[in-house]
Amino acid sequence: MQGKFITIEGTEGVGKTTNIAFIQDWLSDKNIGFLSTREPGGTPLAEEIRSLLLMPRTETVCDTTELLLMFAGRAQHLDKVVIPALDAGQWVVCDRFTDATYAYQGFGRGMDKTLIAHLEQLVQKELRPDLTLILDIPVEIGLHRASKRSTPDRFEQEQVSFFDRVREGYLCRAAENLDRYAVIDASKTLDEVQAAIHSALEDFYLQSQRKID
Ligand code: Z5A
Repeated sequence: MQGKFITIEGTEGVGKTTNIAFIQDWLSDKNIGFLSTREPGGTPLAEEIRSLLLMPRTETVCDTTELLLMFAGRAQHLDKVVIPALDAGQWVVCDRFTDATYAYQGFGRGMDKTLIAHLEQLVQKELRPDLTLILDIPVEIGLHRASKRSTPDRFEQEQVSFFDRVREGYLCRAAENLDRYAVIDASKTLDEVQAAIHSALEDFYLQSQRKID
């Protein structure tokens, strides 16, 4: 049986890394075999592409270059890691996926959503996440949380207005396709956030079990 594909998304500093550990514990408690990965990245080649994308540089990166590099890494990641794991029945937990492309390159950079949809179809064919958790937080709170970390990467150097558009992008995507998305208020305490994630995971698990029965 195919594994399930769970993605976790949000703007800067929403707590994805912190909460992926919580999701891994939940999967272990359920005795579900899983693989945890991330985008951009997830294979040696895709991690090299990630470094190219995140490294601050004096040369301006053209929006089309950025978009194509995101999908180039994704093609490699899907072929080498995600699809083989799902085919083997493992669940895959991915820190960001194509919703990030719609949010950052589409809403943030203003790139054409139809073009993104064409690339999505080319690279993913019918594959879409089964569940997407969007950790939602006012941009200033996320940036404040993230500011405690090391030197900002190329994306982290963007203005607040850029991240406001990205946040709007995620919320628009969720509103268009409520079934697949769970929007979690990530401005709450970690315990409250994890209670909401737990509830979304349990609902999703029950629905998956019902489909099997
Ligand atoms: N990108 C793109 O443009 N297009 C695409 O298609 C894809 C990606 C796939 C790299 O992503 C960049 O790639 C990303 C978008 C772009 N750029 N940005 N921005 P990334 O996922 O590696 O980068 P990130 O967003 O900066 O994620 P992060 O650094 O891993 O942050 P996080 O995982 O969301 O946050 P965290 O490290 O778990 O938490 C941040 C701090 O907050 C930490 O100190 C926690 O202890 C604290 N925290 C967490 N939860 C709470 C609560 N509830 N209360 C209080 N404090 C908390």
